[in-house]
Amino acid sequence: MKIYVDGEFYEKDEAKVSVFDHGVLYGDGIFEGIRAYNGRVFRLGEHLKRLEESAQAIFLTLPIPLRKIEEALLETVRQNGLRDAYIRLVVTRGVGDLGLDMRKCKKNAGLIIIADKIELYPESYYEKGLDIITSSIRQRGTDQLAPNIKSLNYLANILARAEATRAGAQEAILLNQQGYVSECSGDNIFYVYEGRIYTPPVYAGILEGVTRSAIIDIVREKMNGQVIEKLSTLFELYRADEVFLTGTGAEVIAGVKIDGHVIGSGSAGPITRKLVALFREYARLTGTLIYEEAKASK
Ligand code: PXG
Repeated sequence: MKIYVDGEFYEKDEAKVSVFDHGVLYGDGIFEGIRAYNGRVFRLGEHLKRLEESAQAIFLTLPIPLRKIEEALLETVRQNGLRDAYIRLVVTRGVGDLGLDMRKCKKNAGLIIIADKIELYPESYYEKGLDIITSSIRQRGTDQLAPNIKSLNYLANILARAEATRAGAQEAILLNQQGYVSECSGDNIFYVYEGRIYTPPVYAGILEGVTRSAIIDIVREKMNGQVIEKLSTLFELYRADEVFLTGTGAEVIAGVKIDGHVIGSGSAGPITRKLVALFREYARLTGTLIYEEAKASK
């Protein structure tokens, strides 16, 4: 495996960062998780835009222009000969001293790009669906560190996921400070009730998922429908006909049990199945071409 670190490619065992990097010392940095399907990077422009906006929000100057980051990312996938990949892009504050002061991080921010084979949920989970719990950890408020920032501080999400694992479930819902549903530890959440598709709005305190926006587009363009963004309670999830999660890792996957409540038929429902299929088709056919010179538009 070839890993990109600050402009050079290293073998896995040789790819390293300084112990004085503020990404390590303080979780001071940002990241993106990106997928490539069938030789195309899925919605790369959106991921890079989110990266740029996260950087702006934390006063982080990207070490190289976005255009060069895109080139480095595509080159990393090529170096590893992958057509289907999970790509992790990390920008750290860089090497500083032991204090909090970001001005001490003199050198440019650190840039890491890892392209690996994809780890999916086993196919059986797409039929069976996931068991989800509500975490005891609340989503931080939008007036705290904005959940829109994809920062290297992922402890709340990691602890929420561990809580799910301890309960024998696969994912955990984080309620926001007002008690409304925000999102899951690594996925956005949608539900279907009486034929309509709902998802919590951005102001509920969520990461604006790239997969979430792809699903909103697919519902509009391929199903002639509409996703309703609405503040939602646990009750609305418990009584839903279908629940599904979206994320770069999971794509689109049903939630069939929430806090022990069986959702709908107890397995992936018809709208979820339709969206799984439409999403997979869409992901294979759109995106930035990795190996050809010409770039697809989206
Ligand atoms: N919410 C949160 C908190 C996330 O971390 C999503 C929603 C979905 O966003 P995208 O853009 O991927 O549709 C995420 C992203 C993992 C893993 O290993 C998952 C994410 C990030 C890092 C690792 O499952 N999900």
